[in-house]
Amino acid sequence: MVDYTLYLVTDSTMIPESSTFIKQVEESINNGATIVQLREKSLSTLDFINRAKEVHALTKKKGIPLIINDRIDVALAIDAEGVHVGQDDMPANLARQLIGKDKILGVTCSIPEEVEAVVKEEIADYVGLGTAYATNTKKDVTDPLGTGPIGVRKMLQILKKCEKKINSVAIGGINHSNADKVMYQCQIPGRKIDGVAVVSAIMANKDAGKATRELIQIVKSEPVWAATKFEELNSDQLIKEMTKSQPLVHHITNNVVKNFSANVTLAIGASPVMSELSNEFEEFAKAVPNLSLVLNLGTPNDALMKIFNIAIQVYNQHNKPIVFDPVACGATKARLESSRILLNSGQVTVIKGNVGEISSIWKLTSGYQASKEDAALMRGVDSVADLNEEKIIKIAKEVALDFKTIVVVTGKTNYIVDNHRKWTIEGGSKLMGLITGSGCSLGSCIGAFLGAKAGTSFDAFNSTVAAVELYNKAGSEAAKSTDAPGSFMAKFQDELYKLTH
Ligand code: 3NM
Repeated sequence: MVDYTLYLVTDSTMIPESSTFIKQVEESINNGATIVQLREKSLSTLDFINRAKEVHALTKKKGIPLIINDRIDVALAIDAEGVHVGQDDMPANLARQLIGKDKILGVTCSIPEEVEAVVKEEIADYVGLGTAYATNTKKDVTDPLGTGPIGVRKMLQILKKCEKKINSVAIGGINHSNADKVMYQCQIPGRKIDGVAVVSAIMANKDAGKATRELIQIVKSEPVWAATKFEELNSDQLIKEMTKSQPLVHHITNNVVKNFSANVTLAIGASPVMSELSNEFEEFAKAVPNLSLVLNLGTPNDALMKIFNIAIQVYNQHNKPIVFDPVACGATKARLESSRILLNSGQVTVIKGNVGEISSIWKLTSGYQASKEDAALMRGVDSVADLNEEKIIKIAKEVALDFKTIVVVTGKTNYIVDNHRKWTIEGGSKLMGLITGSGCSLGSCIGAFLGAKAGTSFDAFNSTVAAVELYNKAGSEAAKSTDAPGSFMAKFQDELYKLTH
């Protein structure tokens, strides 16, 4: 059985001055690389063969396979364990004929159609799925920005259809900062990638041995935020714990709702901060234990996209929860694309939106091509008013499963869904629709409950339910003594305060 956990692809153009090509490769092999691909783009045939022999001696000593990129003649000449072909190289079926049935054959796939072809032929042993993230190492890639985990998951859906187990590794832009996320996010029910392939993270590292050891550890570890703890729901207790911990809710939110969101946060006993200064995010994350982030796409711009991205990286790295509010993400292609980029860049804890927004996010899920029935439903989601409860929950569940998040669907009835659970909350008031920011500020409330337990293993689903319950209860209570939006706004704030103090 071939172990694809950490697949080193070599490159002789990025060796640190203090080292040599062979030293880098040897260090990596001796420190845990589980499979090696020799990828040389400019060596003469003789030099390639000599280098291949040298590397083969090292891999054989460790008992790991050596794969030769593209050059089947070289692979045969030195009796390497396998060959890897790209889409512009020797077609996989011809490569298989030449190398015989026992050698390992790998194929690069960048789009689902290329995986379809591999699945149809059933002759490859593994596929390299990429480009995962932007990379400087390879120039002629199909998607220079990277397909991200969303794209990899779509390709996994196709691999899953194959009766023969075709292994897979993600490749492109993978390094110590994202390898655990890649492993966590590149999975669908019943199928996950078998490892990561890296070039520069090892070949360009001054200590290739240490880089390899650390990468192996990162690849094998679950990201800290991945742990879910199941608890009995006790909303009153969660409110008490939230107010006691006085969480800080960092908003990067839209201009229309900043003031109201800050007031809601204060009313429930948490503290708001509205910062778009990316340099200070790390300071927040290090200094404040009870911290969460609310990312709201309501008034987006190009600069803000970069800031969102940095914030996601920092908050993931420090294990702080994130509430993502993809406001109006179905309104334009650009907004949905922005949501795709952000969801690809890291892991959010909760996605909160109305039925239209969550249905749009659903279009990004890997199950998009799964069945005719889904395709028909997809086409129908432009008229979200037609969606009944069963369909809303199906959509929310698929989003939750694919993005490994909790999904909150707001509306007259609110649905909170995760991989295992579903919670329905009625209440609120129609006056909530007549004040700006009542949807967005629910994100603040959820953020406060999540932030209260940041950094610990906790049941984020229950915290989300408690937040939505509180918010709706305040809405219902406030509407008892007014039927006009202006006074409702003040009373709503009062009720939030009373229910938490
Ligand atoms: N193939 P790094 S990307 C060899 O997308 C290769 O198929 C790719 O290098 C693909 O780990 C790539 O330094 C280079 O980003 C990956």
